[in-house]
Amino acid sequence: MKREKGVFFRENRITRLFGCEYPILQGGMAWVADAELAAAVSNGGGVGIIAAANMPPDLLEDEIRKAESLTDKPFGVNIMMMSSTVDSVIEIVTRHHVPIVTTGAGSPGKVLDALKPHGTIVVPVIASVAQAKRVEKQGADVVVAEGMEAGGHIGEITTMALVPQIVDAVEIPVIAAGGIADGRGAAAAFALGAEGIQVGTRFVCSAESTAHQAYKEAVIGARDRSNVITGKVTGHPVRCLKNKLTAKFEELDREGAPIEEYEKLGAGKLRAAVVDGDMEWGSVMAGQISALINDILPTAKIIEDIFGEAQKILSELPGKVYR
Ligand code: TUI
Repeated sequence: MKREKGVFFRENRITRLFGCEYPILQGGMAWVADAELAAAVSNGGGVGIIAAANMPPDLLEDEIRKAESLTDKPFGVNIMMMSSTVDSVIEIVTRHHVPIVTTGAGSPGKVLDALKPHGTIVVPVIASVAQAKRVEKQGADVVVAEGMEAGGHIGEITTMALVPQIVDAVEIPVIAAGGIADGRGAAAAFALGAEGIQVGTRFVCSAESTAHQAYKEAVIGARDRSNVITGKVTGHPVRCLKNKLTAKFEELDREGAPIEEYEKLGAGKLRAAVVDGDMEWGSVMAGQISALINDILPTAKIIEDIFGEAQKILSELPGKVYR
């Protein structure tokens, strides 16, 4: 079952439940997380995720079929709870027997009710202790505790503070997300009590990612303060790389503009960035860890490097810390 070469990761609740080699989940990034990326992550020993987001239903079915043709390993679908397509996504993942579903940007109650009877592993991505407790009660198998270092739609608590609080609050396994792109972040997540990691931005800059080259280069060029959070007043704060669009959103924030203004300005902007490579007026969602990402590597190499480095750090740490 384990590879002859490469790093060795001890089995845990996550690898056993997901049937994967390494406890790493790929983030459900709208427009970026397609069949190609998901299959590459699953083939690399993690769990790849197709982002259903606002995809038309027939396109989602095509992507699921494509992923099935590219890998015989388990993969999942992410359901964005704010989307108007949630019901049809639930129907499609049920019909295709997709084994793993992650949810984000809203309460997953509806997904849990619909999919638990079919035995689907449902993994809500949440950003607070109260949400974690609620989804555990509702039947979630695992939670992803996503800190505000993450890209896209975020909560208010950092990964460092959120993960141990959620580990203490629930019995189900916790996966850490937000600000993790290398072995140091993975080792830190395990130290905080997480049993797995979810990684987004690092996979944007993978060889198999179909994000526009300009998007990948923007992440690679990012520094520590290249990110900004806008839209706090709307109740849906979003972290992106700074550009003309975020400057405009900051103007709306200052003016206390109505939510319709945000919707008008934001419409189609994530697609513009990911597909068309519009780095000025597109929504370049990316995490605070962007500054640490300096190259485009094959997905499998990213995964092996993360777990190889984490293993080395954790094995050498006792000698560095204790006499
Ligand atoms: O969902 C994400 N990240 C996302 S979704 C997205 S698409 C979007 N674009 C523009 C505006 C808004 C969304 C881009 N990035 N991460 C997972 C996540 N989920 N973070 C926080 C939450 C969350 C928020 C509220 C989970 C549950 C929740 O429940 C609300 C409630 O009623 O308890």
